[in-house]
Amino acid sequence: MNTIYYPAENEWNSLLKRSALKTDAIQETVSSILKQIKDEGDKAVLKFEELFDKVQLSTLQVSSSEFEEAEKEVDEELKAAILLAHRNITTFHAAQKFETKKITTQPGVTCWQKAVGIEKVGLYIPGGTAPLFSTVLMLATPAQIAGCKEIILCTPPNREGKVHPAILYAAQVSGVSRIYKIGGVQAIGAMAYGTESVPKVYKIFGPGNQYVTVAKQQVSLHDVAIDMPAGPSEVAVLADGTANPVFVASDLLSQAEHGTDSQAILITTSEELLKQVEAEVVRQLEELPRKEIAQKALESSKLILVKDMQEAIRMTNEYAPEHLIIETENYMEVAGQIVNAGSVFLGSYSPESAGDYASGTNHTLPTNGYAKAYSGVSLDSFIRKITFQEITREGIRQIGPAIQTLAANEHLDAHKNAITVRLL
Ligand code: HSO
Ligand code: ZN
Repeated sequence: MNTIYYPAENEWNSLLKRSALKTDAIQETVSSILKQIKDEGDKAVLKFEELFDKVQLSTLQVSSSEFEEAEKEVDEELKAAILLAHRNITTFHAAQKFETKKITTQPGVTCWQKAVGIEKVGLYIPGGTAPLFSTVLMLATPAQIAGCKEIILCTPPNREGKVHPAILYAAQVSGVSRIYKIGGVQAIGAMAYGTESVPKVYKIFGPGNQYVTVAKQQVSLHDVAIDMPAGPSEVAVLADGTANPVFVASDLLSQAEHGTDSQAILITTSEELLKQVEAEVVRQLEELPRKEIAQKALESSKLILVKDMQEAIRMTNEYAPEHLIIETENYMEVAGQIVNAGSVFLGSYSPESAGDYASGTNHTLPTNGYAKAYSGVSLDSFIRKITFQEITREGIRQIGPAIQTLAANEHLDAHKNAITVRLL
């Protein structure tokens, strides 16, 4: 890991920069695949499954017997853990339900909002080195609570044409309607345009590699909404001399093992802690099965020493991390000054892993500095709020003259007339 001592403020920008996503070269490949999916539907999906996932599929949809088989294959301990996580995610997200309030802005003029679930949503769960069944729970659970009628999920199959049983089990627990064995760009295309087997959805959620990210960006221009712009996962730990270096190192590594492009940074006021964490990371890294991935990620990760807590807080807000762990003596006070972060973990016993899996919060969060403007996935991501208004005859008499004046001054006479005819 790189250690940086007392960086000057004008160096922060380059210091905190994420490695740029090199997407230019892949834009064309992605748009060509998307076009074929749009034009040829299932035929093109099957072709790309053979090409990229090395599997010849006869049907794309996971069958009910495959679900039953998966249920038998997942061991009881994992099932219980999935159920515990699902319960907490449900509790936290159900509490986010929006309550309709009718507001009388003036006598006879009543306005309100009603939350309605997006009717059709598509979830993408990547393949790759880790079967992300936790992400199934994080996306499908709020979708179901929101009342989304159709929740479909695409995930690439393995070379035998099978989906990881824990993904199928988690999907069943959290109310996914249908699962398709489709990965990558072809999955995004299938959900955005619809094919003979895959219904077109209105919003697509979920992580993925650069190709998936670019595909989501491209389809979001015209065809479908997406959850948020995505980039590699990241964590910042903000710590003082009271932090436990073993815990801090474990948190940095839990992020680093996600992928070689993951970012983990420590911002601390204590030189002693920095040195201890540095040594501890090396020690813990040795034990990790995903050592090589984590090691590569650590090459671009940083341990930063700053002069005091105020500077640490300012730097953290500037970085706007996806995950922020605050391990300081007065973490509540520090937390009160955080304005840019996706999800914040307080004190020594709130590791990021808790939020990644089971405490109840969502782990689909804004990366790449987007935490300055975006929230993570929540119940809100799966609903729209429709506004309603009901105006009485007396109400329109009250506000009508003002509307006539406003309309006349915008030179929109038809607007004015719609009032005038009602005031006669
Ligand atoms: N830290 C990841 C989520 C995850 N971790 C899934 C483990 N499994 C992005 O927030
Ligand atoms: Zn994680």
